[in-house]
Amino acid sequence: MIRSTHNGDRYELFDPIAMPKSGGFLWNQKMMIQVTCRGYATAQFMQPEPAKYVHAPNLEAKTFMQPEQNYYTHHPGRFVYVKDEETGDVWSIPHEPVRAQPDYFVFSVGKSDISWMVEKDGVRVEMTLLLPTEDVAELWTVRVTNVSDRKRKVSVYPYFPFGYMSWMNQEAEWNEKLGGIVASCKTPYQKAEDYPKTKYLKDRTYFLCERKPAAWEARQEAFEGEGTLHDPQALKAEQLSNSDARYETPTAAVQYRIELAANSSEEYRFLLGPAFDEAEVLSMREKYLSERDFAQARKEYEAYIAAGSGCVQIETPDKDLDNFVNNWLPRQVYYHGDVNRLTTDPQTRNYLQDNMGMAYVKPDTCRDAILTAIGQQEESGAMPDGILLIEGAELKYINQVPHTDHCVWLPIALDIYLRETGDYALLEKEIKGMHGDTYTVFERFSRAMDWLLSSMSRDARGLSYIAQGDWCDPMNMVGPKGVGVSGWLTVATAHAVNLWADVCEQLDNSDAANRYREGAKAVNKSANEHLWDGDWFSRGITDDGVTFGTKEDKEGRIWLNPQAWSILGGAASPGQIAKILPQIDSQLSTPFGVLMFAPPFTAMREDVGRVTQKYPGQGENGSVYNHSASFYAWALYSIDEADRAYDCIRAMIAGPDDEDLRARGQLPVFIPNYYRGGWGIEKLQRTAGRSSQLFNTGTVSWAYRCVIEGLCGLRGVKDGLKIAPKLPKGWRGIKVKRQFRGANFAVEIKRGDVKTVKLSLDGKEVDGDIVKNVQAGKAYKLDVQIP
Ligand code: CEZ
Repeated sequence: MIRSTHNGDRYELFDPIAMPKSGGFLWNQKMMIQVTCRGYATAQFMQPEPAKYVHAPNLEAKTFMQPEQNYYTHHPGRFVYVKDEETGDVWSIPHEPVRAQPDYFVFSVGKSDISWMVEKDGVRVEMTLLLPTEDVAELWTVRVTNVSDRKRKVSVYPYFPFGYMSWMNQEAEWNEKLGGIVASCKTPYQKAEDYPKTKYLKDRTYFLCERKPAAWEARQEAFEGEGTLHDPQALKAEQLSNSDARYETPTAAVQYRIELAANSSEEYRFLLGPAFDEAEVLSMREKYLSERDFAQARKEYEAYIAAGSGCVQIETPDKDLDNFVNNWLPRQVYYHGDVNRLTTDPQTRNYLQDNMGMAYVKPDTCRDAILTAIGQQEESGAMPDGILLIEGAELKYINQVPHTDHCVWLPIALDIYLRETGDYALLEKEIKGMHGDTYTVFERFSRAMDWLLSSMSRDARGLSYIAQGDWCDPMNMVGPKGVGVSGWLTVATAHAVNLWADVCEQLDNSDAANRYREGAKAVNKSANEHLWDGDWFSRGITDDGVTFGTKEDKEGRIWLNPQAWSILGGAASPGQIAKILPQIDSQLSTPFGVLMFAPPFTAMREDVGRVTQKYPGQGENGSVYNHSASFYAWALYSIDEADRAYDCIRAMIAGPDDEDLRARGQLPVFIPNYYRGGWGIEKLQRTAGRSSQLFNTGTVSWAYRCVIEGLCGLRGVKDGLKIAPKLPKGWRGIKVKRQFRGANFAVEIKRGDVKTVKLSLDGKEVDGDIVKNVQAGKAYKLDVQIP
């Protein structure tokens, strides 16, 4: 059903029916597009807030990208109809809207392009999508080849619907000067004060053709007529009717009538995108719409993507893991760090985690993000709910709901950055904050940790308040009265403060280190007094004093986060860990990964909140929420649980067998934010494992870290690279190429007859397990023997 190239940099799917929602995504700093194997597409660009240039066919509310997005016949997409002029037969590529059975189908997802090759009745159509690096536009190539042994007469109709653009004003027409169909609209608004904001929006969408078509259609109704999208009436006529759309739903369909000798082909190029005015459309045409410019754009975009290749290449007994880690995981990390999910106000926790992964890809980006975030610290030492990235940005949606966990992510991101770069000088930098106060980075971090430990964020028992949410966004009704506490945040506070104590230690500030260690200890003591439930830590205590996430709960009985973070932060003793892990194995493990909690809620719990109203097994309501699973994997590596950790990471990657791929419905080219839970629950069993298809997720930085620092065990410390591989039991060895602080390490790790890790660097034995004095620009050969 699927196949990867030899080095895993492309995945090909040979069936448009097996995994209908599977797709790929491309992005640049200004736009993003996700396209399914069947041709449906969801695209967004920044102006500077996220906007669309192609719309649903009906009135569209502004929404987030939806999990498990449902596609329907009229969903925006990019299609090409083909009509055999001799028989009148019509089919379409990639698969929608006609859904005819192809003779051959391949959907091929690459790191910097997405393409299809579909054949039917002796005609082959190849479609390729590229993005430019700096501009918002889609670069499409369509190549039609006669693969039969006789001359063929066909009409080829690219059909790129624009959808319902605006109830205020919309139209479209063929524009001779620009050489394409151009639609324009007025983005709807009502308040006079919004007028200035809408004045310069790119309210034009263009579909430009390199070669002039024989005919076109700019009006959706004229295209469909009395037919349907499966069988549009316009295709019955010899030629499209050249109609315009005047306050009618606009579309872009064009027709090329061609005669193809056996084995000959025709190639077409198109440009789709938004623009402010005709001049901008024209400049886009001049910049991109030619074979040479497409080739140039491809080269530039490939270089842009290659800049995010990450810092490891692995060769392990698990080839599918290798493919994913060597190609797709760093790409997804890069996507997050480079564009911040295309928002102007990322949630603070997302911003910090998305950028911490950049420590392995482009460390300066991580550094800048830490400084940007800490510069928006509140005067109390707390962190705001979102980080504003551009002038005029505002906190929106979920960022208007008070969450209490944002400070926790600061030392986590910093820890990764410092380990990777050794850039401790960062801490001395003075940062003038957005509230006018000036402190060094060190002072700001201390103030954030002080806030976490203070009575502003902890109750008399020493437990951390949750307000209207913590990491779990929709856990909004545990503590709205300001009393309820989060079990996870309590043990996470200990972890954060301990990490900060480690940094203080590295800076030889043992007073501060001791003080924070004591702080963390006190937090852990409180956690143990009030949250330990005998075999695991509970999830929290509500405003009314009800502890939840305990043995007594029929739903939401055991939650993964408090367990993972009690391991990381030290609340869980070895004895407790020995009790926790088997509970996770038996209550939370599924073939698709480790559940965020179980069992899922089937009805609203008003003292827990919105999370209990999500569909059981979906999203935060007891799915395999990979972000949560990635915390757990990292916690497992921290206690040398190599097998459990590997299983947990491995389960995040779809495949390799067909049964698993069908259940998840996704290609192994990204980790989605969840796979559905409900495994073993009769009603939910059929849908268990299904992917959300959402590639925005904090998972990836953690997963990449797990591979680099956990599995491969190549982890930065202040004075060098510490070697502590954690291979699963059955593995005899692995090879790793690792870039670290500007040096290149070729590492070979083998099991040997040794009690502890033994290193040999360029043939010379090394004392201990740290390679010190790493010199940028040098290449090292490192042989590692492990027990
Ligand atoms: O959003 C994510 C957040 O971006 O959910 C995570 C949270 O830690 C991330 O910061 C866990 O709650 O109902 C909601 O509001 C949901 O919480 C979603 O918005 C969720 C989606 O997965 C976003 O893709």
